[in-house]
Amino acid sequence: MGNTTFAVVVGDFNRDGKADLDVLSGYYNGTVTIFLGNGDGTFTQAAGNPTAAGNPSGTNEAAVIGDFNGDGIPDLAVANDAGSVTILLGNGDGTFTPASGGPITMGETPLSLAVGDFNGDGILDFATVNFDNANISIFLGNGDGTFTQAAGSPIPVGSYPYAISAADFNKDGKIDLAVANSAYTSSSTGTVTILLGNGDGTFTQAADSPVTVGYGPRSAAVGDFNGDGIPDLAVANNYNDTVTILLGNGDGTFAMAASTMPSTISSASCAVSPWFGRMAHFGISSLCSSQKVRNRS
Ligand SMILES: [Ca+2]
Ligand SMILES: [Ca+2]
Ligand SMILES: [Ca+2]
Ligand SMILES: [Ca+2]
Repeated sequence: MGNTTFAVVVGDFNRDGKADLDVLSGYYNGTVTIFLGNGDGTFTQAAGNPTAAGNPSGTNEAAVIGDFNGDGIPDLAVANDAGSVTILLGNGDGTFTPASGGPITMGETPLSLAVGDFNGDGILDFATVNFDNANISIFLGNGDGTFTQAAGSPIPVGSYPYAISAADFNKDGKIDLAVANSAYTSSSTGTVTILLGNGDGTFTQAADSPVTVGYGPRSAAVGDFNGDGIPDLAVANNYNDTVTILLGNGDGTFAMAASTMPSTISSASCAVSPWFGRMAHFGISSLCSSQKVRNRS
């Protein structure tokens, strides 16, 4: 695989009970590559891969797994920074067929994806940040791998949104969104925009949103760090080398935890830091993997 890997997504694409990998690597090649797990920690590149996804002159920055057509086989949504999302429908053997109507046009520079059923119809939907447009796009699934943009989309957020996560922050049974706005400068603080789902694919900004965090936030990982049953957020601040922990109050507002992560967090330290071990326990090991190796310039 290329010398620059942006993200790795784990799934069981050929449904043999062994974890497989979807690897996004290399600048400007518009592909994803599936490696099928052999069950012993080794992987074999699946037939038919790499798979084209989006503009071949763009870079695929993020991918998420979901069963978008409801056939029980994992599919992929892949964000291409040339401005599209490609839905790849799994064939069940590690190969994929692009959904009809794709790639789906997004705003400028989609860097991150979140999936959830935003309108409660039982069909997965997705959201992207549009880094260069200061907004996010909401697309509602039609059940066959095609999507329709939601009313009110795109939704304005903060400056240079970099990451997005979905969770029910106010515990009303409707999926909400957290967007890390990087500000893209080391001289002004970043923020997190909290958008509460209305249950129909539209969203309303929470009270106290946007929440100020550190400089250059590039992730918004969800977990319940204090065990109160309310989703919290861990936000990695790229220019501070810190992580801000925002504890959910249960109404869509957050309180900053008393302590933030120690400084000089790096990818290398993710594997050994007890903090990250704890986060992995809460199911947000993606915090490390979501750190992009690329320095956008
Ligand atoms: Ca599927
Ligand atoms: Ca839906
Ligand atoms: Ca909610
Ligand atoms: Ca909590």
